[in-house]
Formats: sequence, C-alpha cells, structure tokens
Amino acid sequence: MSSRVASHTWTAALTSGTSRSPRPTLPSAGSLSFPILKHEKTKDALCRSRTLVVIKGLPGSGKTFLSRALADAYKDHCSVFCADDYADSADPAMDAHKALDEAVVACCADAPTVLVVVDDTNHTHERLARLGELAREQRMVVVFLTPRTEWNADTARLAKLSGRKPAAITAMKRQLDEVCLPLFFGWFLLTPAQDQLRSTGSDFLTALDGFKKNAVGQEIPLEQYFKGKRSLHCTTKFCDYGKAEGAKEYAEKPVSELYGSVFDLAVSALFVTPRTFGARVSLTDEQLVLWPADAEKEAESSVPGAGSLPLGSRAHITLGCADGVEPVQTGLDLLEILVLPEVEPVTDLELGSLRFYGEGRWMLELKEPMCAAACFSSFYKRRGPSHEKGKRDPKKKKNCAIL
Ligand code: 2AM
Repeated sequence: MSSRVASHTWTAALTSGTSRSPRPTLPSAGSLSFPILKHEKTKDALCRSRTLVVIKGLPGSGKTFLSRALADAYKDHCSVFCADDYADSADPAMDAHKALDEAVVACCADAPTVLVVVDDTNHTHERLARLGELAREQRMVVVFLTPRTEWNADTARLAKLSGRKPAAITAMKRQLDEVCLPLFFGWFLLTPAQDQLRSTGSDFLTALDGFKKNAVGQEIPLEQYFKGKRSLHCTTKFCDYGKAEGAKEYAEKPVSELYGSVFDLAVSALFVTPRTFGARVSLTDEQLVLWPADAEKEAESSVPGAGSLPLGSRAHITLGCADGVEPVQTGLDLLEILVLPEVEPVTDLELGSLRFYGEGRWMLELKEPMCAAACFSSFYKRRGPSHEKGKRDPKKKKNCAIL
C-alpha cells in the first residue's frame, strides 16, 4: 500500500502570503520535532505495531505538512486520510465523517498498514472520542497530534492561509481549546505487548484458581469474575478534560515533548483483590519524569499511608474489574497492598512467588519482569451515562468468591 496525501491544502498553505507579510509560510524544521517522526526507538516500535495518528488543528495550521512528513517517514507503511477528500461526497446527504471513518476502517483492516493518519481539524470532543474508539475497535494505539507551526494559533494569519473567515477560525479555536486536555494521559500498550500481558494474566488466574481451590474451595473461575475487554494502559495523569487539579500544568513540558514516544514498561507483579485484577509497573527514572508528583498523595484519603510510598508506587495496568467496580480502584488496591508489611510467599508458582495479604488480596511477583512496549499518549471518551468514580462496595466484598 502506498501513502497518499491530498495536495491542495498543503500547496495553499505554503504558497499564500503577501508582500506586506514577509513571515515565512514554510514551517520551521522545529515544527516537526515529534518523537513519532524523530525518535528511532519509537519509529521502530511503531513499525512493529499499528497506530492511528489523529491530527487536530485549525485550518491553515500545517496539518497536511505534518501528514506529509509522517508519510515520508513511514513510507509504504503509512496511509493518510484527508477530510477534504470526503467533504464533497457525490451524495450530499452522506455524512462526511461517516465516509471518512469507513475508509479508515477499511484501511485498518489491511495488515501491511502500520500508521493510519487522519488529517482533519478534529476540533470537537465527539470526533476525538469517536476516532479513539475506532482505533480501539481496530486494536490500534491512537496518538493525537497538533501542528507546531509558529502560526498555529494566529487567527488572522490562519484565516488568510485557509481562506476562511476570522470569526469561523475563532469559533473553531474555542472548541479546540476545550479539548486540548484529554480524559487522561498514560502509556498505551502496543498490540503485541497487550496480547502477551493478557496471556500471562490469564495463566496467573488459572494458577491462582488451582491453588485456591485446594486452599479455600473457591467455585467461580477468576477469569469469569473479572471483566476486562478494554485496551491496556498505565494511566499517568487523570485530567478529566482539564477539570482535575494540576491537569494543565501536567500537560506542559516534559509531557508535551515526550508525547507519542514509545517506552519499555517493566511489569513486575500481578495482583488480585476482591474488586480488581491488575499488573504492577515498576517505572524507571526516565519514565518517572512523566509521573505526577501527587499521584500517591492524592490516594491518601482512600489508602492511609499511600502518600509516604515512593513516587511511582501506584503505576499499574488494570486487567479486569469485578462487576460494578471502576478501574480507578485498581491503583488504590495496589497501594493498599504496598502499605502492608511484607509477608512470606505462600507458594512458588511457575511465574513467580505468590503472596497473600489477607482479605482476598494476592500478589504474584514475577520471576522475570515482563517488558511491555507502550506509547505515551492520551484518551478521550464518548460522553455518555455517568461514569461514577470507583468506590468501595461493601456488599461486593461480602459476596466475593475470592476472599
Ligand atoms: P486505571 O488507570 O486503573 O485503569 C478512565 O477512567 C481511566 O482513568 C481509567 O483507566 C482509570 O483507572 C483512570 N482513572 C479514573 N479516575 C482516576 C483518578 N481519579 N485518578 C487516577 N486515575 C483515574
């Protein structure tokens, strides 16, 4: 498959400009300093996985310039979909987004394509959430990129470059500003790492089932008890679209610079509680740069003592939750185990040593930490019925089959 980029927006952006405005219309080299373009490790890792790159930005801000750079970097492994190509569909009743999304899905089903780029303004929450959902349906990691041209927020210049009315650009800018912060930032496991972790997790649940059947006569298989169809990630900062404390500050440097980079996460342990099933992530100093300073302290009211644990203690990947339990509980359950005094292993399983912390809490320390390649990116969720934060459900504890 060869990459393709609609050229008209690109050409217009580069050639317009007036004698009265000598500012360069060619974006500077620095405007392309995205890890996805420059970082060799990231490029190599993404070439072995599949990624949806969602470009968002104002008309004239350099989206097509960026698409072209991605197409150049990933060559035959890249397909670019420019919204302009779907806007004037032969059937005017046809929703342009629907046509675009259908084309993207058809391309995602094509195995050789590793990088699919959607070049559009993507200025609404709904579009960002829909494209994120589409990526997850296709088992792809999604990265949202905004052009870093010098004029990307200069309304007058953008209006001139794109031929749109300044008022229209201003209105769009307001919408884009509203979606500049996601629901959360985190490391999203590339597909091969997701498959490997799920498989190790499933082996662990089977082994734990076997062990506990002998020990406590448990009946419900753990694999059925925990629901976990989501894509796997390790949350760094929960931003709640800017409503969470410190969200705006978190999104500045170094987060903005490292956004889109691939890291090797070390999964050091797996744990199960009556509420959640998760994997502990042991962060390196380089990864801790992206870890919010208050992540453990913030949990102090739910888990007394959590605030005194080392930075990064809460880092985890939710693998499954019991019915009615929200994923945020997994990190709290991990902290709850970590504040307890160390106990001796109850048995050695093939994967590592198993410890029991009372009240249905088990932790398996892996003999060999698992290396999980993960892309540092962000998540937008479709607005829908209330997503209540994870709360303890005392009934759940009582009825729990794994106590
Ligand atoms: P998780 O990281 O354990 O999976 C959306 O709700 C995501 O953000 C979930 O993945 C969830 O947990 C995480 N999350 C939700 N609320 C949070 C909070 N208050 N603090 C940290 N992470 C949160």
